Amino acid sequence: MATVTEKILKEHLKEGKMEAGSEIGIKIDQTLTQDATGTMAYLEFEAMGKPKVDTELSVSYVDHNMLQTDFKNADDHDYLKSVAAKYGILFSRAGNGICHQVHLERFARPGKTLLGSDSHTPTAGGVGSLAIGAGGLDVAVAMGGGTFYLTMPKIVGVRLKGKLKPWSSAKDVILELLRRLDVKGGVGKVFEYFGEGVATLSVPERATITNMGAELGATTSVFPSDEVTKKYLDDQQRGGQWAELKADSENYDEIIEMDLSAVEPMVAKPHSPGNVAPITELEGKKVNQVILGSCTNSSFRDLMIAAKMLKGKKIHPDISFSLVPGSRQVYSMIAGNGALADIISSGARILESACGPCIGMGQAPRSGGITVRTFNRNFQGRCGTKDAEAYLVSPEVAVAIALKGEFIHPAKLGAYPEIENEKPFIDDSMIMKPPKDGSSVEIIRGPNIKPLPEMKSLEEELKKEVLIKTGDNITTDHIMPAGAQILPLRSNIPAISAFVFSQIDPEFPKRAKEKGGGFIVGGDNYGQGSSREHAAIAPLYLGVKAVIAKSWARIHKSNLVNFGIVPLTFENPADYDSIEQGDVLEISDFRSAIRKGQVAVKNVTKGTSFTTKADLSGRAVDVVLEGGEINYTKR
Ligand code: MIC
Ligand code: SF4
Repeated sequence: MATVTEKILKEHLKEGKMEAGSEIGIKIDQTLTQDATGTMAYLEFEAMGKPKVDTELSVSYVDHNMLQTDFKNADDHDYLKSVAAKYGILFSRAGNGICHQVHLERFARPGKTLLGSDSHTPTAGGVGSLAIGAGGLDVAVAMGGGTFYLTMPKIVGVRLKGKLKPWSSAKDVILELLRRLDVKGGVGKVFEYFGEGVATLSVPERATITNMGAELGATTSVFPSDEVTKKYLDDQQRGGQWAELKADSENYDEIIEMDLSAVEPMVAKPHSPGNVAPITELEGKKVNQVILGSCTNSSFRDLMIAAKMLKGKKIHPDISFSLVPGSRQVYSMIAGNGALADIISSGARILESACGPCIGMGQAPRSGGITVRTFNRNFQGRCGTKDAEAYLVSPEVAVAIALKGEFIHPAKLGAYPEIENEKPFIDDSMIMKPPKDGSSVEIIRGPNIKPLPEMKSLEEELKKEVLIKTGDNITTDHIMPAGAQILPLRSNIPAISAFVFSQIDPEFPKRAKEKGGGFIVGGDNYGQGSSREHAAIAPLYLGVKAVIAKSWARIHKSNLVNFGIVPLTFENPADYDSIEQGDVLEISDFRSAIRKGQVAVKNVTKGTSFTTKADLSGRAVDVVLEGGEINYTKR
């Protein structure tokens, strides 16, 4: 008798006890990387000296860094292609689609574990895979056959009943959960969906929900594998990979009830996916830009909703509307059935199948603009325009707004379109298979690919300044922004480090260097959002030794440990108030204090002192003392 999560974890458990809160080590069956985190992950994999990957399946996708404004991104694509051939990895070429969508369509399997160097890896939970996002280094270790360590999460059961009514969609289900729980409501938890309502949702709809579970801070989200999953895999000509997977117990740590028939169209308002309100609250507000796409909402169903709603109509003259198909599969399908023609003739701007505007690679809105997107994140500045306001909605709401020019409940525009299921277009010719023996493949390294910075073991005494003090819910987009200008530097740590905190404190990199490094002080849920380990490596390069925060987002905390930056947690959160930027903090006997789990910090400037917890597993303690995972594995 177990839940789906417990069944999968039990089958993959290598170390530890499955008790919520304690560290477990699991076997990883599949890995995925994307280009923006992949270059670093493969540099790390290379450094490990393994001849080949040791997983059932590893796939390297190119979907983020697609604007080729100079040589850098194209060089990275070639690097990734050559690494894949050398080490036995499938390579999904630029143009084949967004990693999560392609993985769901072609590779994700019920009951398997998947580790991906991208926070939206849980998308594969839509077919009952236990899919977790992690830093590149964790994925590199897993590619080498190594154990993946995580804190055993609490398992939250989300009981779905009823059926979505017209104009409400899967996006609204996850937005409703975000409304209830906010962006840290899922930290340390897996969200497992169950109940009669599950069968009413298609796999891509389930994947929209598990995808954006990342915004709850959840470890992952998962659906059971049932007849709907079987049909989906059959259609993908992968029926043989289906296995039934159902909870036979409701022994969840917590149960959330959700009546699908009561879900209304929702909107996440600026600047957080957790800032959710019903669409009715915003009706009448003028909009400048609408974009439909991203790994959350660009499935065949989502594109067809758009096509049906747009057929014979024109985009409002004050709106720029772009559409970004999630994969080459669905792009080909709408091209083949004529839907694309309806979309084009409405005045839509069609982009290539990739992350694109979701990661600020183009389509930045005008200054002070109001942009409405079907994406999963609306952090300030992420769209490329700092003073723009980004709103997150379902495809049906997005298209209604694109037609009307302002926020509107889509039901006001007519009858709900009927979408017929179509057989997917299957053509894996843009997924390159590695040769049997790749040992003679030469790795192609462009001039933008720089080696990793050197990592030193942890000092015994530390006396340094607080370089910055941040508020709550700081995202890795704040720490290490993305976008068309900065993303191409992902394989060049010295260059990218000049942009650390550039959205909130452009002087930070200069100050950190002048002061010879120091501390970061953060609030609650520090480091939420993207899995980018650059949010740890670049601060490390600038000399950051420790981050003291009230509480943590899972992936970023692991990334700090992986690169030898010590994450310390205020024992008494009120001590946060007594610290200011520029204060000199002193820690003595740092190494032994970390071993004991308690670190006393003296604020030399204020003449006060406070205690912090080094809330780390025994293995993580060894890793930070050695100055990071790479040193640790070497010794
Ligand atoms: C994102 O959505 O923020 C990204 C870009 O996909 C990131 C990965 C990255 O920063 O490269 C993520 O979600 O992990
Ligand atoms: Fe790409 Fe956006 Fe999905 Fe991240 S959230 S993987 S940037 S589409």
